[in-house]
Parts: sequence; structure tokens; C-alpha cells
Amino acid sequence: MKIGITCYPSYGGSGVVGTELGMELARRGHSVHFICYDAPFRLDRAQPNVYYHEVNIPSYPLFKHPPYLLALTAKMLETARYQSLDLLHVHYAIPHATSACLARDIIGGRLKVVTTLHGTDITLVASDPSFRDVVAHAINESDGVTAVSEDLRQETLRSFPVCTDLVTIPNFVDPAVYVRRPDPCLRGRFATEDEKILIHVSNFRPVKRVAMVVRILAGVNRRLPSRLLMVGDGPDVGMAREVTQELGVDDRVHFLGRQEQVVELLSQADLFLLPSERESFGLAALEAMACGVPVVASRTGGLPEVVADGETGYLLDPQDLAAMVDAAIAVLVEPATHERMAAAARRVAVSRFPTDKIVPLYEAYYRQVMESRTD
Ligand code: GMT
Repeated sequence: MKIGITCYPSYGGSGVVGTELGMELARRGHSVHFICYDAPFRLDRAQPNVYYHEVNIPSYPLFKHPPYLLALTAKMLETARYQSLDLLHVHYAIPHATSACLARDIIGGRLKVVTTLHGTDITLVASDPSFRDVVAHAINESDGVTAVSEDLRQETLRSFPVCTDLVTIPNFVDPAVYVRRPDPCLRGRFATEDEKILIHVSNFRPVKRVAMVVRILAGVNRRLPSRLLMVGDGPDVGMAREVTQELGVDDRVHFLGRQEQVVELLSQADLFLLPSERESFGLAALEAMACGVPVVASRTGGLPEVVADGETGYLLDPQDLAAMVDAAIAVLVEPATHERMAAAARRVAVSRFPTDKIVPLYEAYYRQVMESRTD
């Protein structure tokens, strides 16, 4: 197949999924054309069957805001025409799905649009009433729509006037890449032998509740000497630093900024923290699990579909700090318990969400969509 993929190229789960999916489809022999405003950060542009088409956003004095939606549509149209694409697969509804449907309608013919909903496109941005109908229209006009968890699928059906089928295809992880690589030297840079390492990876948006991550570290550290690795960057990083100072744990928390490869860091960690307000899937938790790191997270959104409560970690009320601290200590304090949960985390990640099980679901779905009628 000849597939166009659009995703946000910057750090973020939906961009990672779109990029990893495209590269795996290319390995399987499909021609994959990335259509983005920047090269996605994990994209290997030297890989066979992978092409990159940059969206150029014009700026004229008349425009207060550059017309990104139209620039993207024009690039999709051009790429679809000249590369004879079969399908545009867009990750994140806003505004990618709208652009793709417009490009398809202009081009006519057999081009199909598949939209994958990732979460905040539905739960946060689209809950702005002024966006709701636009997003609903793009969902309904797509030839196929997938959601990354069953919870997100249900949430979309509840919150939008959707009159099309939605299919759940979960996110995935490559078990050969995401595998624990212990490195005593690297671990020793952060912690002594008797200290535990907690880790959090995110884009530090308010929905991630990074202050809560720091509070959990402070609570755990009172009973078990611990360190916290904060990986990523975003609007709440400054606030998280302030909380470390307020709680007197600034020497215990390492802010490492954005990292392209997180496997090395995850591999040194004993526990992953994700006390988000909402999480449609929790790809960061899945990546941690594949590296044998148990997870303490919120019982919210799609996380219960990823983290097996009591087996690969614990799921708790995101507001309940004491319960999160107790759960973290319960995972960490007994080496046998930790070993059991770490092994279960790896087992669940590689048995339920491996790339070679999930990507064929997308291929089959593309075929189904391409065989559907064009009215
Ligand atoms: O977490 C974010 O704010 C980024 C967002 C994105 O679109 O990049 O992540 C969403 O998509 C990820 C990939 O499907 C999911 O693993 C995340 O759970 C989801 N984030 C939220 O629902 C908050």
C-alpha cells in the first residue's frame, strides 16, 4: 500500500505512535509518506520505503495566524496526487482529520482517510464546545476511525454525535528495543546502592500532574531513601521544581529534560509514576513495563487496559497521595514483590502489546477501509 501519515512531529505519544507505525509499515514493504510540518523526532529518514514531505506554512502580512490547516491540506493533496497514495492515516484529530477529509474530497477517487484518536484530541481540546462539531464532522467524514483504547472509544461515543464505527487498536511497543539494559555506571550517577530510583516521563502538561509525582517521591523518601528522574519538558516543569524546593527534596530529584531514547533511563529505574488526571492509554507506562519497571498510576481512562492492578503495579485514585505513596512503598520494599511485578510488567507488555501483533491489525483495517464503498 501507499500510505500517507500525518502526526505531530514533536515529543508526545501520538507522534511516537504515528512514527513507529509508519517505520514498521515501511519495513513490511509499504511505501510510507510522512506529511508533517517537521521531521518527526524518532523518524529514520534513511530507512527504505520512508519518505518525508514537509508542510510549508506561508506567512503573509495579512495573516495574523499562519493557515496551517490549509497548508497541510495542500501538502496532503499534492502528495496523494503525485505519489498515488491509497490512504491518509492521521494521528490526532485536530486539525489533521479535517485536512485529510478536505484533501480527499478535493482529489475525489479512491483515496481513503483513517483517523486515529489519541486522547487529548477528544478529552481536552474537543471538549471546548466551539471545536466539538468540527471534530465530530472530521470523525464522521473519515473512512475509518480507530481509538487507542476501549475507554477512549467509549468516551468518544459518549461525548460526540458520532455516527460511524470506531475500532479499538491499542498502542504497541517493540520488545527488542524496549528491554531492560542494566548499567550500574549510569545508575550510580543518580543513586547509591541502598537507594531506589523512581521515574516519570511526560510532556509536563497540567494533565500529567507532575507536582503529584514530586509529592509521591517525597512521601516514599521519608520511609525508603529514593531518587526521582523527571524526563521530559513542558509548561509545568518550573512548578515541579518549585515543589521539590517546598518539600526539601530538590537534591533527590533529577530534571533530565527531553530525551530521545528513554530505554537507558527506564532500565535503571525501580518504579514508574504516572498520576495523571486522565490518560487515554499511557504509552509511557507501557514502555516502562516493557523495560521491567512496575507502574503506580491513576485508575483513569485507558490505564486499566495497560496496567494490571496488583500484578504489574497499582492503580489508584489520582487525588489520593497517601495511597499512591503506600502503593509505591509496597512495590519497592520487598525485593521478591518487586521482582515478581517487574517480571509481570515485561510479560504483559510483550505478550499483549508487541509491534508484530498490533501493526498487522492496522494493515487489516486499512484493507477493510480500502474495500469499503465510496459513495
Ligand atoms: O499525553 C499527552 O499529552 C500527549 C498525547 C499525544 O497526543 O501525544 O498523548 C495521548 O496519546 C498517547 C498515544 O496514544 C497516549 O498514550 C496518552 O495516554 C494520551 N494522553 C492523554 O490521554 C493525556
